[in-house]
Amino acid sequence: MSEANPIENFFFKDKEKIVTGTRVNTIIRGSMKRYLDRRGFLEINPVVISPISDPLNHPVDDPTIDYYGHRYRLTKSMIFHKQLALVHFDKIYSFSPNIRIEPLDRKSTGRHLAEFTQLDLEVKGADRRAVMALAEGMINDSIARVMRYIDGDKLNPDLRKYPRPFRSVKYLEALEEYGEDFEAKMSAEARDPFWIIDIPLQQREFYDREKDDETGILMDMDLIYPHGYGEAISGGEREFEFERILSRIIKKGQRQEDYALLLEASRKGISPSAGFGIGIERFVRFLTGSKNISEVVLFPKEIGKYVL
Ligand code: ASN
Repeated sequence: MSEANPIENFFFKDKEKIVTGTRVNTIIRGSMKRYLDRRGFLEINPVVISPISDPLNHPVDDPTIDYYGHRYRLTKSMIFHKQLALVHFDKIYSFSPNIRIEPLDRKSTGRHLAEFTQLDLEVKGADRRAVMALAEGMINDSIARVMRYIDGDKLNPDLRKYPRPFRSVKYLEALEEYGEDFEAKMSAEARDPFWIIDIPLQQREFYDREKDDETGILMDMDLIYPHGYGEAISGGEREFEFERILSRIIKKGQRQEDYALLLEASRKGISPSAGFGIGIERFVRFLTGSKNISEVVLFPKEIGKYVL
């Protein structure tokens, strides 16, 4: 029998780790919600299936279901729904379950799950710097609460309130200095979280906004955890004008039909905005100093495994 038994694995879980992980999860969801509610955000319900979802910048399986004769996708991120929500609201967030049937080579990274939750938020009229500052404040606030309520010996020993603003490094400069694997190397070396900004167009989805003064470079960012924990956040300013979205879809070699609804909305008028998503399970992994995300998640959808 080569296939692991999901029930057996479930009963063998390290109880202490899963309880701590779940307590940390409870605290950070509460603290991030409170942080955003106090700043005038509205929480919108997650979208689970829709005709339109994030193309992502790496290949994942894209299973669809038949929904009364229409092809619906499982949500890979709420990016387009976030942009659409700003037709009616100014600042929104959602704790959004995402399904990404990742390639098998992501099996042993310790930080990929095929089903995870991200706190995905978007702010009408905001620029990149504004949402970066929001993220920094929200992360420090959550860290402070976790350190207050959870015993230090159950947490990442390197945890502390990080000095702001977090350092920003341009993607091309990081690449030049550290080579292809710059994210992992810089994350391992770092003692504080840091931003990678100005990510080139080929490395990202079509919806992040291209700089007006630098062709091929985007107004986007990733936040990277220190001590080797890797990516925390990704986000940016967005394309919102019909012509620019269309040209980016074409440049990216994506099928226009798949984004017809977004194009139609952009013709009617959607707003400039910026936002980001932070992976909840990865944040818990970092806060608890766990090697593998599966240790701190009750029902981890591990890549390539038969799981509950
Ligand atoms: N949530 C991310 C963003 O806001 C997108 C993603 O998860 N792919 O940019």
